[in-house]
Amino acid sequence: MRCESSTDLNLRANPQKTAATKAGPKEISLDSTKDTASQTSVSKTGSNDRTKPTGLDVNWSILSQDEQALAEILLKAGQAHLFDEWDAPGTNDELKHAFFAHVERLHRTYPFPGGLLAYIERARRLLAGSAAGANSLDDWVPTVPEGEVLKPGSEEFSNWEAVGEAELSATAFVLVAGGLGERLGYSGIKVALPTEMTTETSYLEFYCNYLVALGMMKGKGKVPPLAIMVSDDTHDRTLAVLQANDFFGFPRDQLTLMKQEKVPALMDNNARIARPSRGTKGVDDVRYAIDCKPHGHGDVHSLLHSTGLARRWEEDGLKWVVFFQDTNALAFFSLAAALAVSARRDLAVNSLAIPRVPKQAIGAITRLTRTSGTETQVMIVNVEYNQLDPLLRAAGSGEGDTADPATGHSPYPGNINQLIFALTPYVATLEKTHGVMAEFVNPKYADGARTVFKKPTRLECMMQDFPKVLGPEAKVGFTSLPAWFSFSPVKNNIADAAKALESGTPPGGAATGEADQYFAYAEQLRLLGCRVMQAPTESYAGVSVSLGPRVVIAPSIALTYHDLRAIFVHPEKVSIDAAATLVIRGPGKVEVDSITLEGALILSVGQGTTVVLKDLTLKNKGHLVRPLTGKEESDEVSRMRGYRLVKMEELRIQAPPNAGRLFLTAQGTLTHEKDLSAKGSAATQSYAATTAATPAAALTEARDGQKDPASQDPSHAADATQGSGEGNEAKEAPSGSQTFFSRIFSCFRK
Ligand code: UGB
Repeated sequence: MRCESSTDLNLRANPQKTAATKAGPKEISLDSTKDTASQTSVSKTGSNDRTKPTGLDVNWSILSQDEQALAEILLKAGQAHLFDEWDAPGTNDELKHAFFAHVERLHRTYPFPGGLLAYIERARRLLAGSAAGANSLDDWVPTVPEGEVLKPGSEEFSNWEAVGEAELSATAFVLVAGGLGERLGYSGIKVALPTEMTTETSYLEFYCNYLVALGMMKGKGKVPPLAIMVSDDTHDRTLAVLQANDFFGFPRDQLTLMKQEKVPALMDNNARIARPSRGTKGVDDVRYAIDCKPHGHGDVHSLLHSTGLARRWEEDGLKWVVFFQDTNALAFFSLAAALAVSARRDLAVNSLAIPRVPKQAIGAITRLTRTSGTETQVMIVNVEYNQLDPLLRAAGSGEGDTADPATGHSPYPGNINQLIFALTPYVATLEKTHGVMAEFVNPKYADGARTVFKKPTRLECMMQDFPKVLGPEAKVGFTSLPAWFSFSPVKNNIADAAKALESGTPPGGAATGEADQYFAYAEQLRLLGCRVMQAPTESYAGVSVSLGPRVVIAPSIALTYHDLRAIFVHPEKVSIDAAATLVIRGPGKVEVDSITLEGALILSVGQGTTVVLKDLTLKNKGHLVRPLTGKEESDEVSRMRGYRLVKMEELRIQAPPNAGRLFLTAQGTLTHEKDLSAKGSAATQSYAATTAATPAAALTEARDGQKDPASQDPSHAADATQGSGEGNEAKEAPSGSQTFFSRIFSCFRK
């Protein structure tokens, strides 16, 4: 790891500022502001309303010089109310010092120049604009931008992938994972959630696996660098998950955790800093505390600058940096093709996009033009979902954010916040801007006059706003791919996911995240020409999903559609039932020649071994999806989905490493190629018997799930397969016809 210890990880945020603070107390105010801290020890400070409030005045003598300087900054920023109700000296003095330690941290770590004073001044300006109903995009005229629209499975797509494969090994990766996931309401960190329940691979594990496999398969063994942006809410738990899992095999010298800091929450249009509400966990006494909130994913740019990481990557010869979000298991299917678009079109910024459903809570990639006098400015940038409708109406589209009747989608591509930046212009821009991004404020008002907030707000910034700070010479574009292939995040709790579905937008829940992942693999196999059925759609607590077949092909086996094509050599001889489960994992190789699957096959292949699936017909009880009834005990992850997976029976094969080319026989055993052709099935048995004696050897295991109540109660199992079904017959799914998204979307086209 760039961070050999956890302490290093913690200190990576804003090293320049950290160093400045260590240099001496006086630098606290001089470091970030041009404040006149030396004038602090007078009762009347002489500027607007800087009379010391009593709570501060009586405690002045117990404060250090640094604390007095910070108090002065707070007064200058109009925050005298923070000292209301302070006890006299001698009571709660420790909490008072802790309060100033927190203020110092907020002042120092605010990622943009000017510290707290600048933050509050900007907040007042933005809040005044918001209260007046101003729109920061008022002068801009939106039009639909031009970009590359790719169709997976097409010849053209394969050509793009072929070009992009070479770029994969010249790429650094940045995962933004500082968000709390309030909409999801999960008690843990989002990256620790399982992507699907068949293998229970977490998002973090999946991302690490992908990058390790990328290094092995496309990067001559060199795993690409990964920076993870975390926050106070996620840092410790992210590190704990990594440590508990030996970093999922990710080389530590290629991994960096960068911590973003929070900013003060604001309680009114005057940008007065809020205290936490009473009873807030971890707060001893709210009178000495400050309520804080995340500043948004836009902090990632100042961190990549202040840590020096972006520059180092460029110096190391990398060409691209890819930003991605915390819960999208489809994030990388499109990567090679999209990198090719960046390379061929010479794009400084390439936003990955999907066809957008109007009102969907994703931004829209938009071409914005502003003319002032003889000067015309143009930028291609994300317009956030809450701004798009007013912008379109203001520009004369009376209908606002609506669908193009010809496609059923918004004409504006939907931003999935997965961005590919060319490193050279990125680093050059960071040197100029230090990663400072435009901030915005989005208070929810409790009154028509826009003076009272429902809850405290704060300034935020967004990573996808980076094109706004690029020079006019920088080329910005987008690459659009179908949602089934590139985007199914887990952002909403089950109730909100059901509401979203009802209102016609993709649910973005845990169930759809899982179903769409299986679907993405299954659909790619269909595009190759395999016969893959599709399970009927079932409703779980109002969220409709089709959960079969459950196909999971680990990154260690295939990173691209092109890789899959090389594995499924005779797609016409592959048949997968709607209720089947197929899991294939490396690091070894697999060749699928001919298989009929009507149960569960879990195949892992050791390094240096290739397993061939030939003339294999596998039938077992497999896995069942069982809806939660609300009566049984269930874990949080199942409750988020509304169902659980019951593993009735599966064939689990672990092929040993360095075993050469093995065949999986109809009996469910592995046999060596030479034995198969020379002696037939007798040799098969002997191979399996000899290798099964060592721990790393071939293991064939039929699992019958006896401890699972559902497996003892066939009526339950039957319920599970039938669910609350709209139709219980599994369907033949011709390629492209049966996507979860297309089903929903087609409803809205009508
Ligand atoms: N995140 C951070 O790392 N730090 C923060 O302070 C906040 C978030 P959300 P949002 O793809 O569906 C974005 O909250 O911001 C991380 C785009 O703006 O899930 O509402 C967080 O951990 C929008 O245009 O999303 O909306 C997560 O990984 C659209 O693309 C990521 O930032 C939308 O995502 C996104 O945070 C979408």
